[in-house]
Order: sequence, then C-alpha cells, then structure tokens
Amino acid sequence: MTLQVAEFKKDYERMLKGLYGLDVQEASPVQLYNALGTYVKSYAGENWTQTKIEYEKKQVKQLYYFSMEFLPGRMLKSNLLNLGILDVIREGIEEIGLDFQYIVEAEEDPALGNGGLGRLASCFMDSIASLGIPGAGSGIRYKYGLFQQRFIDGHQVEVPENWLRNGNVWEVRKENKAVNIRFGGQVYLTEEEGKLVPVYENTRNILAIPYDTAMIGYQNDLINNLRLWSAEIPPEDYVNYSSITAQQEVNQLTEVLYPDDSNYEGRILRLRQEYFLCSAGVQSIVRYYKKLHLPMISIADRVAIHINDTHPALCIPEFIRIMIDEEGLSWEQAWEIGKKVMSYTNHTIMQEAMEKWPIEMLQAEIPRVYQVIEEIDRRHIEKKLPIYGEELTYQTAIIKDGVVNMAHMAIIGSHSVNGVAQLHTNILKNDVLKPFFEMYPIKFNNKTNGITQRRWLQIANEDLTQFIDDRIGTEWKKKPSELKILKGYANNVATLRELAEVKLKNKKRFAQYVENKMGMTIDPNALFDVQIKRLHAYKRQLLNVLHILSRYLDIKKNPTLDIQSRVFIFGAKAAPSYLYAKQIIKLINAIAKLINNDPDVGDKLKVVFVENYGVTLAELIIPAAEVSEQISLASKEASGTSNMKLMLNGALTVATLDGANVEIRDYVGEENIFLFGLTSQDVYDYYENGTYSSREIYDTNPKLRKVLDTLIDGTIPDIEEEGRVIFDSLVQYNDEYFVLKDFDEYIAAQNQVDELYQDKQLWNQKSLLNIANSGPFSADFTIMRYADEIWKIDSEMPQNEQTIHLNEPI
Ligand code: NBG
Repeated sequence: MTLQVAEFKKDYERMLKGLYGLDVQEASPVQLYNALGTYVKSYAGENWTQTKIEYEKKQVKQLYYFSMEFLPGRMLKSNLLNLGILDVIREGIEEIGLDFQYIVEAEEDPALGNGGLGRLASCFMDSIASLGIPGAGSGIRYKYGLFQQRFIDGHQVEVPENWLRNGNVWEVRKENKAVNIRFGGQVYLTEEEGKLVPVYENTRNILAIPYDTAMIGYQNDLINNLRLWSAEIPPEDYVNYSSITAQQEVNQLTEVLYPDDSNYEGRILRLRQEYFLCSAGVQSIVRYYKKLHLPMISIADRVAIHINDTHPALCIPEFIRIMIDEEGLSWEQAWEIGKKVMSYTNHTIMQEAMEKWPIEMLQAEIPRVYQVIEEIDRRHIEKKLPIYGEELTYQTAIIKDGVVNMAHMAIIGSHSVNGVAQLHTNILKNDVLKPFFEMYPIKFNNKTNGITQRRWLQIANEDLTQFIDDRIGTEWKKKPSELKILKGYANNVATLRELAEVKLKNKKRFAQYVENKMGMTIDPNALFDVQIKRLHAYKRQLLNVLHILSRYLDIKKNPTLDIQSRVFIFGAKAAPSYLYAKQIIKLINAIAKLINNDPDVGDKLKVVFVENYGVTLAELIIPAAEVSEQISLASKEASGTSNMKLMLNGALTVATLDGANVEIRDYVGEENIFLFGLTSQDVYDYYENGTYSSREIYDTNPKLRKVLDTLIDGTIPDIEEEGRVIFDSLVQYNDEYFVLKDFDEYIAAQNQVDELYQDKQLWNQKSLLNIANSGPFSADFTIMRYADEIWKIDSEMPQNEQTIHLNEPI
C-alpha cells in the first residue's frame, strides 16, 4: 500500500473531528498526537490481524519473551519508520501547518523499566518483528512507570510517573482474553482415579486483563504483539472484595514498577507481580496452543518461553503445574517438556540482584507452585547427588537456608543459560555459576547484547542517517554489517568535515535543550563527554567525578591553564532506597553548582546533570556525545548497551575491559578506543590475595589525595554529610570498586582524549571508524542467534523477501 499525502491529510482531519469534534487549529498537542496515533494504529491494523491469522494457520513456533521490564520509548516515530510512512506523514502534517516534532513530543515515554535490561527487551521486540520471527513480549502494564526524577537542592526526589494520564493510543484492551490468577489460601492433594489432584481453599482470585500493543516489523508487513497484563477484581467476585483494603490490594498489584533495589514491604508485592505475570502469560500461551488442536505433549514444538533475568523464573513451576494439574501430564512428561520450552538469560553478577525468596513467602502466596518447586528441587538433588557428590550438589540446590534461589531454578528448569557478553558468560562459567557449568556445560552459551539501529540511529540521529545514506546508500538499514563500507571514507577529508558538522548540529540541539530546561549555557564547541546509565557504585560515576575535580583543581591552581574545554554530561537515576547512589547524585549536583558558577573556570569545564534520564533523553544526548564513558570496574558490567549506542553515533569510548567493551575493542581496534584500568583477572587476583589497600594509595598518591580531600575540606559547599560518606567509603572502607586504583590510568586516558581532540581530522576519522564498526552490535544479529541457537525458530519472511539480511558481521 502506498499512502499519498493528500489522502492522509483528509483522513487525519476527519479523525480529529471524529475523536474530538475539533479542527486542527483548535486541537491541543495531546489531541493532535492521539489522533495521529489512532490513525497509525488503524493503518497498521490490517497487517496486525493478518500476521495473527497467518501464524495460527501455519501453526508456527512462537517465542514468548517474558520480562518484568520493557522500555519502548515513544512509539509514534518508530512505528511510522517501520511502517515506511514517516516521510509521507511528516510532509502531510507540515502541509496542514502543524509542527511534526511538537506532536511527537506530546507522547509520554512509558518508563516500564529501570535501565538496560528493560531497554534491551524493547530493542529485541523491534528486531524480532523486523526479522520476521513470530514472537510476543509478555510483561506488566504498570499504572505508574519508574518514578520521575527531580532535583531539589541537588537531591534526587521521586515523583510518580503517571504515564497513562492521557490514555495510551497504542494499546488494545482485550477483556475477552482475561485469565484468572489464584493467590494465597491452602492447597491439599487428593487422589482421583489414580492421579493426585490439588484442592484449593480460601484463595483470592485476581483477574489478569491483557493490553496488546503492535510491535511493527521494519517495512516487512509483519506485526507481532506485546502483551502487558493488568490486575482487576473479577466481576463475579466483588462480594469477596467488599473492603477498601481488599480492593486496594488488587489495584496495587500492577500499580508500580519496582526500582531494582526495593525494601522489604515492597518485596511481597514484587513477588506477587512476578507470579501474576508468569501465571497470566503461561495460561494464555497454553490456551492459544489448545486452539491449534495439537497434542499437549508436543507443545515444545510450537512454544519457546524466554525468561529475561530471574524475575519471570516462576514461569517454570507454573508451566509444570498447568501441565500436571490441568492437562493431566505426568511429572516426567511435564518436566521434560518444560525444559525444552524454557530458556534463561542472566543479566548480572551482582549478588544483590540474584533473587532469593523466603520460603514462607512462597508458601503463603502461591502454595501449589511452592509444592512444585519443592518437588523440582527434591528430584534434582536425588538425581545429582550420586553423580556429583554432596558439596557440588548442595551448591546447586534451589531451596536452602530458608530461601528459594530463583537463578538456580531458572538454570535447572531450562535448556539454555546465556550471558550477555563474552566476558560475562565466561565469568558465569568460571565463577558465579561454576557448579552449574560443571553439571550442565551444554546449557551455557553467550549472546552478546545488541541495539536496534532503527531507533538509535535512524530515529535519534536523522542527520547522521542522511550522511551515511549519501555515501553508502541505504542497504545498511537492512544489512547493518554494511556500515563497514564507510571505512572507505576514513581518509576523505570532506567526509570527515561533514561528519563533524553533523555532530556539531546535534551538540547545538542538546545545548538548546540545556538552555531551555536548565537555564544554563554550554559551548557547543567544547568536547561533550557523556556518562548515561543507572546510578550504581560499580558503574563508577565516582571515577568520572574525581577526574572532573582534578581538572577543577588544575584550573584553580592556574586559571590561565590552556586546557581543552569539556562539558561533562550525566544522566542517571538512583533506586529510591539506594542511599549511597543518591549521595553520589547530590555530590555531582554540588560539584556542578560549584564549577559552573566559578568565574575562574568559565567554559573550560561545565557539568550538566540532566533530570529524569530515560529513553527520550538518551535519544537527544547520544547523537551529541563525543566521548562515551564506560568505566565500570572490570567484571561487573554484564554487557552495557549505551556503549553500543554511543559508538553507533560516533562517540569515542573511554573504557575498562568490561562487558561488551571488550568486543567493541575487538571490532574497532585498540587505536580507536581509550582503554585503561584493571582487567577482570586483576580484580579477581585482588579478591584472592586480599591485598588491595585504598588507604595506601591515598597515602602515596599526592595528586589523588588532593582530589579526595576536596570531599571533606569544605571546597565543595553543602556536601558535608555526603562528602564524608563518600570519602570514607573510598579511603576508610577500602573502596569496594577499586576507584582509586584505576584513577591514574583513567586520568592518563583522559589526557590522551584531550590530545587527540586537538587533531580534529584524526578525531573525526576515529569517530567514523567507530560508526563503521558498530554493525556487529545490531540487535538483529543478536536475535538471529537467539532464534537459531536457543529458540529454534525460523523467520516467516521468505529469504528473497526478507527486509533484514543477515550475513555474518565484520
Ligand atoms: C543489566 C546489566 C547491563 C546489561 C543489561 C542488559 C540488569 C539486572 N542488568 O550490563 O547491568 O547491558 O542488563 O543485558 O539490569
């Protein structure tokens, strides 16, 4: 179908009248946006239905990607791009006399995730649809997304994120597809015709209502589904929910997204959310499968369930429960099928993120599921004990020390376990999950993360997209590896100059935002240095801070110092209960206030901490970035994905050899990245020898000591408490993430950055080479590997019609 501008204009104006009884001139931005969204949804409707019909008719195998988090970002532009009508619509809108960007910005950014894990899930949804792979997302429709961040007096303050305030044009409520979820009560087993049948008493029933959103493939007419579940009181059960508290309990279930480090009261609710998602999702999968009239025993030929981190690991016992209790399969059958269906990705080695639930909590909330988990564990131990002996076997037990280890269950109950970058997978095998690797070597595999270049380049950076098109044509959009053809331009002076112009334009755009939003002026000709990610000690925003402070001291000592001007840009939210991270936020804001207002400093140094970092802001910042800070302590960052987005947009990376940085180095070459710091092996050696002493470094490194002392000597106003806590953590309490150890090398790397920046042509050349070598980090490649090696699902697009062609990278 080719859409004409004139036709669109007519339809759009009609849509506005139909929805609101308004002319374009009278409509508010939200109304203009809602009308456009509604138009786009109905434009896509035919293909959405058609895809569903085809999948069902062909009985294709489908993937179900279960995730407690999705971070789709604004969807209008990406839907238009993928439908292939972005230009037509933009033209039509402008012809009507409206500002397209103004409408785009009326859309709320659904913050249904904390960070990389949620954004990865959304990049994957885009790639799955774009590759023509039958696959659906399964998640929760939180009424309030991750909090909105405000800075008050430099402190992070959390404000509820009411993203549904103006409705959500993209979703479709499907009350006819609701399922019932049982919580609490008691359960006992009786025997009926030789089978054990569970009898439930006093359970609370909650209705799970799905809201579906189209996941539109890139110009391939295929549309998958993202299904988000919302909790409601079952209408027939109202009598049992007469009290306000009982009603609140249901409403609360899908009300808020949990920040990753949550407190205890929150935990029961979080567990309920996890079970709610798993039960609703698995029930609806089984119901769909039954429509195909195939034997239940063959369900693994049609269904793959992917568990995104341990949060949806309850899919495993829930699946087994349904197979046994409702479908009449034997334990052995259910167990074997379950393993074939399930696969699991681990996203972190941080212990605090490895979920463990108290036994009593599971017994009280989901008694029947807990029985299933006990049985999984009992059989596991029984089977492995004679082969592996006590020590190893008990290390892998699911239930021990009063808690249920969700990662253990996810590994034992699935056929595939993957890490998200090569280094991370190796650490899982050799350290964090070593006993499991010994037991199940073939389950372990690596799938390095990727990002969708559609959102992170085509949408976020239109000028760079045009720049690339002008040189290598548009094939790269379907074959991301083709970006490498750009390498041929590495010595083309005019090209490099133009690349710098594109960057400058994006920097100006960001500078304008900073001006409007923060009332602060930054020089677009300064070097833009960016660190954007969750605030966490292991990511070492503090190392960046120490570098800034060291520059500040240098300038104060010599105000005429000839130094490359830099703007340090931060974007980060701290989990509300993570006090230390919040203290770091306060510190960064205090430093910004000090430095930005010091006349001795002027434009040489500026610090911008943007409020409320999320997908939308990332789209603004990344195209403007010149330096990408990827400075976590080696071994701690599972992969990182902002590193890939920034590289794709031409930033040069300052990196430790951590997560996917290692692979970025391999592709881009050591001469085009600034490496520094301990390796993961060094870190492990320190752990083993116990010889790290941050105090000793403090005592023997006068430059660093001066920098650290600014935290406690009054140099930085209003951080008395925070300065002391941070100082102590680094100096007295032995600096958990080896910040001091890496300081000198980090400064040296930053000096090289300055030096290189003086040679603009060489800088631009390296920038171009980063873009040219970023193809292998396309999520399309990552997903192709998941589909081939883990899910065993083929693309539905015939080879000759595939819009995305995946030849091997490099
Ligand atoms: C995060 C890691 C990142 C990684 C993303 C996506 C969690 C639990 N993990 O390094 O910290 O890039 O997952 O895999 O959020």
